[in-house]
Amino acid sequence: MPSPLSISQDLFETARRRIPGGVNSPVRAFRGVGGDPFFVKSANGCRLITADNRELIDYVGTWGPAILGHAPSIVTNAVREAAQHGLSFGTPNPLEVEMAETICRFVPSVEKVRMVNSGTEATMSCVRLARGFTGRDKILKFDGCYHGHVDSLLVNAGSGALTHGAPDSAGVPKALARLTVTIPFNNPEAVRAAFAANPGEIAAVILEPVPANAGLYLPEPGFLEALRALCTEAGSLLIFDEVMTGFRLARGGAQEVYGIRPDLTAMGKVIGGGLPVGAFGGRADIMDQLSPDGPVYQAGTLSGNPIAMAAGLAQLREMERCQGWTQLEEIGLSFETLIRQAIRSRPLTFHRIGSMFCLYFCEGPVLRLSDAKRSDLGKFSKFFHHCLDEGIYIAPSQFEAGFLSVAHSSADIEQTARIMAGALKAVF
Ligand code: KE4
Repeated sequence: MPSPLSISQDLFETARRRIPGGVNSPVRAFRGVGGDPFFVKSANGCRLITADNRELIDYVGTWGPAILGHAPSIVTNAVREAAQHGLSFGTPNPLEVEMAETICRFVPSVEKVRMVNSGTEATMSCVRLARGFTGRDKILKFDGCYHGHVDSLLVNAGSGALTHGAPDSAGVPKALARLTVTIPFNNPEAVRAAFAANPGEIAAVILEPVPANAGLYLPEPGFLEALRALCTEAGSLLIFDEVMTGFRLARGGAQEVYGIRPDLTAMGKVIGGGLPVGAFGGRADIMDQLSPDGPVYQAGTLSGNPIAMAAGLAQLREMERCQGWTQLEEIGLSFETLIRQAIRSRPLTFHRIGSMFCLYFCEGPVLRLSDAKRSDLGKFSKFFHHCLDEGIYIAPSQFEAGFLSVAHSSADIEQTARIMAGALKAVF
């Protein structure tokens, strides 16, 4: 008798018949590590409960939103309360005003902000707005940075595009892709050369200030400052894609950590509290170019949805109340200390900033995509599955980041470090 399919395997078999690849987002398909994905039926704190009742300590955190851990009662209660008054109005509602004021208070470079429903919408809108404001067509981005599945930005992209070997997606017109210039990260000379080669043509430079879609690497000292100066000099806009880093690395995101004032910022994940939310904002003179005041069109049926606003506001308020960013730095430091003990003397590179981390299976330094691609993906896959078998879920790709939450206890990270140390012994 064949062993009964696990519930996840059964679900995945059905899913594959009705959903491309069996998943609603490619990186969930485990193609970067082999095997089939598990299905989750519930989540709480730092733990996932799979469809087969396995409990996993979660370091993906639904790719960033679960900064307080999963289903924090402060957020679920806010959703429950808001839902009693309706689900969507299609008119302005008070919560979107409070969200706008909160974002502008947390992120001083954001003088005006518009809500959307995903990080992709946020970056897509920033690109269109930058082109409309400057009257220029070209966009400069960095190899390995991922900004959602925007046609103009699916060029040398990271995250799932990189994991699945399609950094340049099919379906993006060559004529459009030619308007996107890509260069290596942490290379000010390459930036200068790109501006010199495209004089007066670059509408904006867009980047993840801390790239976390090719693993996680950090801007070298002076790099972000050079970018800021070069954009100002060229009359191009500096766009920080803080969909991942925003409201996580600090209350004001990476731009607060590094003291850089971008012209526009794309946001998402944490500000939705787990519900579909994105946002983009920045200088008022630029944002005022948006319809209905200006000529740049942008819209969304569910933008500013009251339930999503209630969830996001509850999460942001709680992070402020519990000094969540201080807690995350303490948890992150403890985690880093334990992991560095576990990996010592092995050919590995561990990066951490705040509650975001990555373990590269290669020697350092890892400063940009070409370095990250030196990782031994076979060893990473073995490490991933050993950890998963022992109850630890990390991102199913070397080209993703890990996330800690306020809900990860000392006992959780000590158990994790022990399991990771065992996994490394099995791999090396
Ligand atoms: P969404 O459209 O997926 O909400 O956001 C796109 C996006 C934009 N900018 C940055 C810096 C991002 O990291 C993302 C999305 N992050 C991935 C994880 N690397 C989402 C996971 C997935 O694609 O399923």
